[in-house]
Amino acid sequence: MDLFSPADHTPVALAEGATWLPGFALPMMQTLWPCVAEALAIQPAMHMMTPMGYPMSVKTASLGEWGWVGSQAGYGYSAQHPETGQPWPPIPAVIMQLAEAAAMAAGFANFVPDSCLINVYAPGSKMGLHQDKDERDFSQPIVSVSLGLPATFLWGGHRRLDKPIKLPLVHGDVVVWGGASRRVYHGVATVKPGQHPLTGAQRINLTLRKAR
Ligand SMILES: O=C(O)CCC(=O)C(=O)O
Ligand SMILES: [Mn+2]
Repeated sequence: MDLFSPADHTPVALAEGATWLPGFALPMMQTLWPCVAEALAIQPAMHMMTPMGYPMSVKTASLGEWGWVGSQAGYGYSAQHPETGQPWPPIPAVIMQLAEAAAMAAGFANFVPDSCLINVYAPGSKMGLHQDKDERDFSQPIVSVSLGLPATFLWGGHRRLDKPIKLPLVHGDVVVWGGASRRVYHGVATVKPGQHPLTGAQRINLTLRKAR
């Protein structure tokens, strides 16, 4: 099934505990985008490795107490950047506020993430269907912010083979999933070539989680 983005930014319920909030991040974009751009200037995104030893198609950077890392040892969270050994920069206030407000709009009060993964998709990059399951506390939701080039988000089910719904995410959209949907399979189809006035030829995703 393909969903269409509602022109009036009405929230769309995807499943129990899962809500698409079209345009939710747009009102704070003037503050949000410079923070993301600066974070990526200070900490260039890098290709983490899959456990099979291949570089991931997306590049990633992290902010917050815990950064998401991938290596041949597996996926998980680390308090330090794997190459520099430095702690990750703090999550800027505007991103914390956006995460809390989006979670609240989707029915999850008091969300305080300790990890902000920045996924950088060049055209041709994608993310296969997966569950977010490296966190300790599955009572906390995921807040996922889309910036720049559009992308088709794949919203699956509780089994990897469940046929996903396709969501046409655009700049400023937020998707929140938690509760009964916390471990739903999801992914991103191959990003198509294009140019965006803020991000250039990139889609950038912020994934906010409570890791520990
Ligand atoms: O880029 C996206 O929209 C999703 C990213 C994601 O699922 C992840 O980083 O775990
Ligand atoms: Mn994910």
